[in-house]
This record gives sequence, structure tokens and C-alpha cells, in this order.
Amino acid sequence: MQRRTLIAALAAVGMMTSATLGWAQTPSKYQAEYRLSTVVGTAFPWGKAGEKWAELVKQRTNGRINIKLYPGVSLVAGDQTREFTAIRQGVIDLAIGSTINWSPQIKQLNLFSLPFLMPDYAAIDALTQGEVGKDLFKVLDKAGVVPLAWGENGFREVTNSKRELRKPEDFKGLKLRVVGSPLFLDTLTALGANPTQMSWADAQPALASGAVDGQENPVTIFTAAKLHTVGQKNVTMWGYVADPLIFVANKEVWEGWTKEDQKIVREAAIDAGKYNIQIAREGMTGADPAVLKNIESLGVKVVKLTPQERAEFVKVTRPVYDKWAKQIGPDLVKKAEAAIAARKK
Ligand code: X2X
Repeated sequence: MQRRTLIAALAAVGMMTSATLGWAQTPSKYQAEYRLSTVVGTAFPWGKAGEKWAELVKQRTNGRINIKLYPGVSLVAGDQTREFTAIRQGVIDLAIGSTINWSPQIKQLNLFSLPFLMPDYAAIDALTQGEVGKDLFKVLDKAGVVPLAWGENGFREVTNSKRELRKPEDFKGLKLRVVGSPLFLDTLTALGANPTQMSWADAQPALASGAVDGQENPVTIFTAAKLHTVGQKNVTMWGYVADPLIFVANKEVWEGWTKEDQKIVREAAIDAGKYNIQIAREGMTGADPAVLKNIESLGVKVVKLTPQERAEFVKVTRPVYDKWAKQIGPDLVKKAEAAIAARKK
């Protein structure tokens, strides 16, 4: 807010000066730099998406729009659940954000954190690339930001330093780090674990010191952040929630651009989003299990649940699903369930 007021004031002074001196030039609304927020940097698919977006925009606007990446949510001092508010206020110009981090402000984004809603990648696509995705973009637009494209952090897998996790009982008493809304506390509490909320910046030292036993994050985060070096010797592939990313712009920033440049920025976000989804899924499938092989080669035990084992987790977390479906909006949840049921596999 303050920064924009300052810019507006400077522009006004500039106009007065040019009027007084008879300069013909109108002051440009374009900033020298636009600040793009992400949680993690370019070692991760998420940060690479930011880098790609910036690169495409620079190329396609011939340098009219210059985007600089601020990883580590550094524009809000690492406090990722305040990112959405900061975009709305103009402290952040552009962001590629997780639905988890924005769900404290936008309750509908909790949809993706409903336990075991999405069984596979096709299910994520059925939501983000379909009507549900459009509905959520309307919600974001109403909330005061300009939604542009979908990306992906990935399916979130649980890791810990203590033991293999195959059954709900195995979670008993485990101290697990989570972020986002209380939905995560409810899900892990239902399993008998002891969840605690903290930022990603705080999570890594907490894992290193043993203040917490484990965490949940996509495998690409595990490998790029080298979580095996902070005691995370067990990974359970349960895919209980998936974490799409959303490319957005601050409204004033957006409105300051010409229609032509808006189109370029939107298309670049869509292209960077596709690239993001592709690299987030690379090496993660039965056909190409390179990422999992790599983790195992680091001495980490990777547990893959059988369908029966997975079904146990679905059963135990079902009351949490039902409770949160009401808060998210029963119509939206029904629409999501129907889209997933109808997906092309
Ligand atoms: O903090 C996390 O766990 C991360 C990096 O995945 C998010 O920002 C949601």
C-alpha cells in the first residue's frame, strides 16, 4: 500500500514538473522491476517455474516488463501464510503460491487439502483444468488478485526420523510439522500424531534439531532440500493431498499494463505453469521412478502403501473430510468429486 502511494505521489510530482517545464512525456506506469514471490528457489520445480515465467515475459515484452524472483517468501520475511494478504496490498507484485499457504484467507482453497480427495495426477488435472479451477479463479478474482495459471508443487508425502509408517497406529505421538490451515492439524490429529504449525523456514532447523520428528511435502522438495540430511530416513508414499500452485498478479500492477502486455504475461504464466507441472511430475511415475530410486540410494526407506493400507487411512480421516467439506462449501466439493469421478485416466 505504502509503496504504491509513494509511487503515485512521485508520479504526480513528475507530472507537475513536466507540466511546469512543458515536457511532452507522460510518466510511465511501468515499474523498473516487478517482485515475484515464491516459497522455494530455483533448485525446486516451483522456483524454476518462477524463473521461467520471468524469462518468458522479458523475452516477449522486449524487456518492458522485468520480473525479479524473491524466493523464501522474503517479501513477507518468510511468513508464507501472510503472502496472499501482501499480494492484495501490493507489497508483492506477482506470486506463484501454494493453495495451502493461501487457504487461511481463501477457505475454498482448502479443497486440495481434503485428505485423499485426489487419487492420481489425472484427478488434480480434472480440478485445476476444469470447471472447479474456473470457479476458484472467480473466488480469487473476487478476493482482489488476478489469477493467471495453475502450476504444481505435488502430492505431499509424509516423512519422519523415527519409523516406517504403514498404518494409522504408526503415527501415534509423532511430532509432525505442518503449515496452512487447521485442516492439517485435524487430519494428523485424527491419525494420533502430534502436529505443529510452522513456516518452511523454521521447519528445516526444527527437523535438524529433532524438535519435530517429521513433516509432509512433495518428494521434489525432499530431494532439493536434502531432507535426508536432517534425519528424515522414512518416506511414506500415501499422496494424501496434492498441492497445486497458482500464478497471480496484484490488481493495480495488472491494470497498469497495456492489454497487449497483459496477454503476454498471462500466456507466459500458462506456459511456465505447464513446464512446472511437467518437471514436478518427472521421475515420479511407475514408468519413470528416477526420483524415488534416487531417494532410496541416499539410504532412505520408501514405503509404498498397498490399496488396503491406503484404505485404512481414508477411513480414519473421513470425519475430517466431512467436517471440512462443509466449511469449504458442499457444492464445490461435490463438483470436485464429480469431476474426479469423470476424469480420463
Ligand atoms: O511449507 C511447505 O511445506 C511448502 C514449501 O510446501 C509450502 O509452501 C506449502
